Parts: sequence; C-alpha cells; structure tokens
Amino acid sequence: MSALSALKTLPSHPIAGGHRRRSSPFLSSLTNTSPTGHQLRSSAAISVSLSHSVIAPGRPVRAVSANVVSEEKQLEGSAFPVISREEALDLYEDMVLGRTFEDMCAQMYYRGKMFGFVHLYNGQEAVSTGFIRLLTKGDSVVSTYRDHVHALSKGVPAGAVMAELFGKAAGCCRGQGGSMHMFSREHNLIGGFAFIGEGIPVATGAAFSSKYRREVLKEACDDVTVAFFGDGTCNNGQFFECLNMAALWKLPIVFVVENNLWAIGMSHIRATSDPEIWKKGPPFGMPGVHVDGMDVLKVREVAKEAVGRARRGEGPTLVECETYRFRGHSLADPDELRNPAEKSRYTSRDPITALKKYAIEHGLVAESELKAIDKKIDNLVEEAVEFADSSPPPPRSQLLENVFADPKGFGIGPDGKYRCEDPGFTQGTAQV
Ligand SMILES: Cc1ncc(C[n+]2csc(CCOP(=O)(O)OP(=O)(O)O)c2C)c(N)n1
Ligand SMILES: [Mg+2]
Repeated sequence: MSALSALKTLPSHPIAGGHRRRSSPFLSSLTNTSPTGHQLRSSAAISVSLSHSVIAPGRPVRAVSANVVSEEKQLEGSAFPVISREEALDLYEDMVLGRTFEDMCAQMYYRGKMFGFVHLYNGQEAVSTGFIRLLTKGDSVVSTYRDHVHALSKGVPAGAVMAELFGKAAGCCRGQGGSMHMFSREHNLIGGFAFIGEGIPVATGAAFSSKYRREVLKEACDDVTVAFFGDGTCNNGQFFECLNMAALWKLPIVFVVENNLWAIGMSHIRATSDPEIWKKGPPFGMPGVHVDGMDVLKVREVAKEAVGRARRGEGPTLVECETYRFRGHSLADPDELRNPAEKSRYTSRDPITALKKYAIEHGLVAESELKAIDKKIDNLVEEAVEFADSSPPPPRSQLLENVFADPKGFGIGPDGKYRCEDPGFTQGTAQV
C-alpha cells in the first residue's frame, strides 16, 4: 500500500468552505479552457496520484499505476478533529506570525526602512505552516525570494528576519542578504533564492547529502529536505532535471509547488502546457499530489505522508498546493492585472480564518485563547521592528567579505575613501 493512500481516510472538516467540491476552485475558475483551446480536466480538491515504483536490478524505475482518489471518498469520516489542541494552537500561532510579520513588512517598506524588492506571502501561510511545522530542526528548507515566512516557520527569530530586511548586522545574514536571501545554518534554512528555480538543485543536493551520510558514511541521519517554489518556476528545466535525479536516487526530498496561479503578471494557465503540475510526478516515478493550499489541515495531512515517505527512505514526492497571494507580486507591484472577482474568491477562503473557525467549532480552543495569541504576536512583531531599527548597520569591513573577484584596483582604502588602483588594497579586505 502506498503511504499516500492514508489520505483516503481523512475525516471531514469544514475548512475551505466546509462543502464538498467536485473540482478544484482554481481549475474551475480558469473556465476549463486553455489558450490552445484544449479542454482541461478538473481535479478533485485533493487528488492523489499513487505511483508504485518498480525497482529491480537492471530495470528502470517507473510509475506503473496512477489512481486519482475522489474527494468524496476522502472526506467520508468522523467529525472528530484531525488535530490536537496543542497542534491547533501551534498552527494558528505560526500562521498569525507569518501574516502579522508580513503586514508589518509592508508598512516598513513604504516607510523606507527596506531596500530592493520585497515579496510577501500573505494568503499562502497554510503551505509554509502545514509543511514546516512538521519538520525537525535537522531537516532542511529551501525557499525562493518569497522567503520570510518559511524562515519564521522554521524557527529563525522574527528579530533576525526583520533586521535582515532592514539590512542590519543583527540580521540572519548579517544584513548582506536582504529580503530575498534569508539563510540560517542553525535552523537549516538553506536559502531564499532570487533566481527562480535556483533553489531546486540546492535542495536536491541537500537531500543527496542526507542519503550519503546515512548510506555511505553510516551516520544516523534521517533528515528530509523540503523545497518550496512557484508554479511559474515549474516551466524551468531545473525542475525536471531535479525530479529525475531525486527519483533515480530515491532522495529524501519533498518538492512543494506553491501554485498561486500567477508568475508576476503571467497567468499559470497561459504559460504551461498542462496546468496540473502534480501530474508531472508519476512520469518520473514519484507520487504526485494536489492539495488545497488554503487549508492548513489538508496540507498537513499530505505533508505527513510525503515527509514520512522521505524519512523512511522511500523517495521523493511532488506536492502541488493550490494557493493564492493576497498582495501583488512584490511591494512594488500595483497588482492591477488580477481580476477582483478572482481575488475575492480566494480572500474569502483565508486559511487563518478557516483554521480559527475549525478549532473553535471542534472545541479545541476558546476564542479568547486565539485573541491572546494575536496580541502576543503583535507584541513580538513590534519588538522585532524595534530590535531591527535600533541595531547598528554592518561595519564597513564587511563590505567586501565574500566577494570572490579579486578587488585589486578598486574599493575602499584604509582612509575610508573610495579609491581605484590602490596597489595595497588586496592585502586585507576585511580590515579596510
Ligand atoms: C531565472 C530567472 N528568470 C526570471 C526571473 C524573473 N522572475 C522573478 S519572479 C518570476 C515569476 C515566478 O513565478 P512563480 O514561480 O509562480 O512564483 P511566485 O512569485 O508566484 O511565488 C520571474 C519570472 C528570475 N527571478 N529568475
Ligand atoms: Mg506563482
């Protein structure tokens, strides 16, 4: 039996509207037409393609069967909550932290406290929380330029993330990375990446190193890597190359596509030959799963299976989370291209509101407890801003650290002035 078949027994819960839908809101909203005139097949809100890899000496790994499980089957079940009280509180707090932190980022950006592009994650929190809160500290996360919330879910302190955004020395990359390059060795956050697709091979390499440590070096290592990236990125070659490599070597990795339907101003459906990204897993010999990414509980169920599969050494999984960003592509984007009806369809399915409703209706928490969390997070984010604002900028000596090109001939000299052709310059760039 495939590990992912556990999804069939998911009990019913009211998140994502509380009603059974035959087709995905995303695909139905796309009116089932493609620019090429092809009729698109609607998928269930959770569609699971189960592929069983056949590995025999001298034979290739291949997907031998695919079975789409209908939502009707999966949602039959009891009204018992699918999470504990502690889990509900943790998921809620993490999503509220992501949302509140990002709303504050917008304020700080428009007040001129941050430089360069800043891409917010508002609306997509269920994906980060649903996956990352299941991981251990030793597991790795690879992100994109939309990386602040992944960093927070993985445990990087809010002050360190905010200080990084302010370009301060107390930032998690000492102010050298900025918004698009969050990194924390301690928390195994192995990067935000500004170039799309760039993180996927890095994540594949991290997963390879876990497998190598376990199987070659005989270390007790069952670490898993989760790679997050967008729908637009799935049209890049690195995506396919890494699916191939990960399946071939049965790497402990989960590829998580955050399909928010847009790549800047390009609609997903106009840019890809088959918009159902999850279907691209089975041809490589790995399960492909489609899940409602506005529902943290569904994401978490899928994540449990996929992460567990990777940890048991059973190989990679491709998960497509159907989600939506509530703001423009970046804070510099006036967001005029997206249809207001589409926007309101998704904002009405806010994952935080849905979890709150679920947790209260199932008697897991009292509303007052959630309000107390909101207040706690407001304070935490305020403190993060104060910390970032009052932190000193990086010292001048940091300017040319990690610059690989020989800076001979230009730079800042010992007298603090910019100079060219200083023959003594390369003698100690960190001391200038
Ligand atoms: C290699 C590369 N090509 C082009 C770009 C410009 N670019 C920045 S964001 C983006 C769209 C990415 O869309 P998607 O993968 O769906 O992620 P989202 O922004 O929706 O999270 C593009 C093409 C880039 N950053 N890197
Ligand atoms: Mg996108």
